[in-house]
This record gives sequence, structure tokens and C-alpha cells, in this order.
Amino acid sequence: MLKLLFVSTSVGPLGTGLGGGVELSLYNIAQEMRRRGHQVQIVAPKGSYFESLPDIVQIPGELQIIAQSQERGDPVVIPGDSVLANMWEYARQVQAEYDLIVNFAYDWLPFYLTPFFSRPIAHFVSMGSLYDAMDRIIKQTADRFFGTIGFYTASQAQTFALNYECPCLGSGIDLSLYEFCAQPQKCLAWLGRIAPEKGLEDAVAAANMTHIPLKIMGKIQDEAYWKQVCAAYPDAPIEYLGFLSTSEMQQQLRQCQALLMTPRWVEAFGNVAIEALACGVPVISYRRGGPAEIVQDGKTGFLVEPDSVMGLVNAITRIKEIDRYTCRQQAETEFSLTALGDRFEKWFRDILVRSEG
Ligand code: HBI
Repeated sequence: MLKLLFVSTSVGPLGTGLGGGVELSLYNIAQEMRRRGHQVQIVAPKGSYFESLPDIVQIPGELQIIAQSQERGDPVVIPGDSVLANMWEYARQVQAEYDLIVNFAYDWLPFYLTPFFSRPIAHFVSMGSLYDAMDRIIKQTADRFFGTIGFYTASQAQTFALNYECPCLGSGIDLSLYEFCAQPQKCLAWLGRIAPEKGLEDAVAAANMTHIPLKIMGKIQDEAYWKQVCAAYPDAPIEYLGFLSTSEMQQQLRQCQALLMTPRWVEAFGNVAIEALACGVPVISYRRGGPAEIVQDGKTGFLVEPDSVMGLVNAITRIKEIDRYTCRQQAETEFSLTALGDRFEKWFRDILVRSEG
């Protein structure tokens, strides 16, 4: 039985959607580790709440600015009363009670602190390369603590140009929460944090051209960007449904002919892709980053030329070629909580073996 301390992302309380896909990953991994009999304690910003994971240690303090807003050459920014620093001060105090600490924040500090801790730290990196200070500290930590840096996908890991293979853990979801739907309505879905790097405007443009209604779900992280997209396509058949619970979200998603994924950046994974597959919904995505490693082109969706709205439109017209049950089967084979738990448990044990060695 492992005693694990999970230290959360620093950009928002868990459960608010501000932490994007890594919130769902942290929740699923914690749940699966507990199911396997391991002890998991989560440390997160005050206001965090997960339905079936009570007793999250709530830490006060100012949130980190999102790493996506950093320019490549920017210095590391840590606010005075930093929730990130406060979470890691807590981890320092209690570390002796745990076998392994797992970091889910995409921030410089936890990597820098690694050598100061007596317990090993597993760093789960949740995005591709964004700025130099982060690339540097990740590379230093990878070199010094071999095997302790984990990624979602190979294409994401490649953006850091490390000299060796690193564990690629993928993702996974509780498939019992997603209901297969064989007969969709005439509508499309777009899911995710509403922010420039997610390229929502292309999905709206495709809806505008095909006149197929587009259901949009997710946290509006960048209000100005959202207003810009709506203003650019005033007549587009779009409907914003908000940031919904998994249960409400999949009720909407499962009815759709396809999920559109329009990442502008190297999407580290794209949890929304496996949520769609679990409902039997094919995924139409730019051939970029995580989704390009998830979607089986022509079988469980289509991969199109990045940033090509016409590519999205052509794929939408072909969507009936995809067998929706094949989509569900791929989710069951590759992205179940059991498969996820196996990958993470192996990673944790490999780190512990090396650290005792
Ligand atoms: N930015 N500074 C910072 N720290 C994070 O942990 C972080 C972030 N931006 C986005 C983010 N985490 C998550 O939404 C993604 O990792 C999924």
C-alpha cells in the first residue's frame, strides 16, 4: 500500500474548471489509487471540492498566473502570499508521512524544490513547452532525478527536447459515467477551457459554414476572447451551455454527431477526446499534439490539417463513415480507469525503487 500526497495545480480551486484537464486527471488518478487500497491525500487551493473525494487539505493564498500567458523569456512570477508556495510548505511539513509526493502544477517552484525534499517527488507535466524558465527547470530535474517526470503523450514530451524517453502516462476516465448513444441529433460539440490556445473560433466558423448547431461547454477562462469569437460570427448556430458536471456534460455530448477539437497549441492530451469516444461520439481534430495520438483516423474520427476550417468541414460531411460503437470500444480498451491506474502505479513504483536503490 502506497502513501501518496497529491499537490494540485495552482491556478484555481479543484472543481472550478480553471485547472482544465489536469483537474479531471488528478481526480481520476486519486480515485483509482484509493480503489486499489492506496492512501491518497490531496492538497489544493482553498475552495476546492470534489464530489466523492472528501478531506482535501485547503490551502489559502494568491493563485499563480496561468503559464499560457507567459512569454518565452519571462522571469518566474510568484505572488507574495502564493498559494503554490503555501501548498509546498505544507507538503514539506508532512512529507515524512508519505512514500511519494505527486506534483500536478505546471510551475517552476515544485521542480526547484525537489532536491530540498527528503521524499521523492513525481512531477506530472500537464502541458507542452510554454516558456524557457520552465523548460530549463524541467530538464534539470529530469536529468538529476531520472524517471520522475511524467507526461500525457510523446508529442507533448517532445516539445521539451529532453535527451531520453520519459514516461507517457496518457489519461483515463470512469467509463461508467459516460452513456453510449447510437443515434445522434444533428448537432456538433466543442468542449474545453474557452481560451485562445483552444482555437474555438475555428469550430464556430465550421458551424457557420455547415449550419449545424454547435453545443459549446466549458469554463470561460478568457472573457475578451469569448466576446471576440461571438462578435466574429454573429449568425453562427452556437449554444453556450456553461461549465457542466460530467454527468450533465455527457448528456449533451452523447447526442452529438461529432466533437470538434481545434487546438492552436500542442495539446498535451485532450481529455475531452476520450470523453467523446466513451459516449460513442467520433472526434474530428487538428492533427496536432495529444488528439493525433488518440484519434484513429477514419476509424474513431478524422485528423485534419491543423488550422484548416475547410478540413473540419470536409470531415463533418464524412462523419457517417464512422461506426460509433468502435469509438466506445477504443475508450474501453485504452482509456479506462483500470488502464490509467496500471500506468500510474507502475510509474510510482519505478520511482520508489530507484529512490531506495
Ligand atoms: N498555469 N502557472 C500555471 N500552473 C498550472 O498548474 C497550470 C497553468 N495553466 C493551465 C493548467 N495548469 C491546466 O489547466 C493545464 O495543465 C491542463
